Amino acid sequence: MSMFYNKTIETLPTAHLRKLQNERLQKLLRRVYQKVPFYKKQFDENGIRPQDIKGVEDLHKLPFTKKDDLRDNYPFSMFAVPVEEVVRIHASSGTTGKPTVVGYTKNDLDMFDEVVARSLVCAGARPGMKLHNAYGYGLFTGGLGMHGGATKLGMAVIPVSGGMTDRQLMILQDFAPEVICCTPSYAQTLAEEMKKRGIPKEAINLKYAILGAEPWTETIRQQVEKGLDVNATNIYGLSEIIGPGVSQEDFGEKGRGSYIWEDHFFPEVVDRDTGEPLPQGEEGVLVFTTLTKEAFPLIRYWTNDICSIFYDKNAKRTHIKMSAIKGRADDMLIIRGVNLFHTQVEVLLKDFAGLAPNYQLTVTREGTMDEVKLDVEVEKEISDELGGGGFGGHGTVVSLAKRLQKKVKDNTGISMKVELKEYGQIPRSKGGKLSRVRDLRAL
Ligand code: DLL
Repeated sequence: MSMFYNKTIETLPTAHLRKLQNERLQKLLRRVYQKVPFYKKQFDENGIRPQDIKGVEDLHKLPFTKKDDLRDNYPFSMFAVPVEEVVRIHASSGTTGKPTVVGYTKNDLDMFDEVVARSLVCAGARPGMKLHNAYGYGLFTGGLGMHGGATKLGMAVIPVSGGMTDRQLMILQDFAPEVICCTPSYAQTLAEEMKKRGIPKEAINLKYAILGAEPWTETIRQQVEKGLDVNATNIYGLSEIIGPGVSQEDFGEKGRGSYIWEDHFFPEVVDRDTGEPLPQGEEGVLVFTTLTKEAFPLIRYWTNDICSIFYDKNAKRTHIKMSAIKGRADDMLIIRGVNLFHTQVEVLLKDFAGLAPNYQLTVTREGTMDEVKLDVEVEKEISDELGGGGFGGHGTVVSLAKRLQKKVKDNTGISMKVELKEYGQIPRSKGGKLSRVRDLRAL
């Protein structure tokens, strides 16, 4: 197997890709107008007929679809096929109220498998390798989504799911999988627990890690690559659009963005306040139109994720790329008028020898003033050496904290209290997504 899963599509010249997208879009718009009352109403209210949209360049004339629209149509009213034709249902647990429900036809699942198979190859996986799948199985799309694509590719899937770290470590040693997929925070946990138990890197056979479902930066990539002795790449996706496999970073093009499989998912980046489309390379809200989905097509879905999109002329594939997600627009902290994503702090940690990339931001309000506190752990060796009483007052710790505080202030514009903690004091991922921010202002 070459370095592509589907070379024809993955290297299709942009003009051909555009033609394919335009044909698919026109078909899609006619279909949702007929089948989904929500879209018929939306088009009618805006005085738009499906045939008015000739191609992707006209998409901006259509309104966005937002999460609230999905909630208002809970559970199945946005489906474009009779429920009898749906063969799988997933749901993403919202923080409040009802989850977002998504449905798949047989063809939708085939497409899901295809984009995940492409993503796996892009990450370094090959047929015949074993995949340790530590994404959660269940209503979450991570577990079953990766499972289907890996099966299609011809890998042996080990459906471990999340949690039970002891058992995961046993399987990693005994079954010797070459590839692992899980959240970046859980990869940190696995690397750390191996070290704690004295399991050497040579005792496992991992070569590639496919990490996603939450924002992460180079800081964590370095820790995971070192700790598990792997090539770690980013996989992005969301249940509404399909699940994992909307985009994937190539293991030979690390740090240069992730390919969006744009023959199926047409991306736009728009201004978060005005909704106006932004030029390539500019940061804004990522918006997707699903070009081929049958059961649950979405037009201009507002993901709330912040990134930029751009073509990489020196890349193996022709598809557009997206930068790593900075965070979700609704998770952006506004501190004394300055915007802050936790990833902006995380990425700075890699420049400090002695710090472990385990951190947490806590936001409080003192009167009318927002205060942020950054807690970061020091590495185990330093913690062991300096640990116990008086840790925080130790010269090494004090000067490290001071330097970090200055670096954060210089880079984010925000003065925050920095506290270095002994190793092991900050919450870890137990298998799933990890929240690195505590916002206590609303309480
Ligand atoms: O997290 C699907 C997935 C599973 C992706 C496994 C990758 C791997 P949801 O639970 O619906 O679906 O959450 C989607 O998670 O809108 C982003 O905010 C965030 N997210 C997903 N992947 C990444 C990533 C899955 N690579 C939401 N980087 C999305 C940053 C990510 N954020």
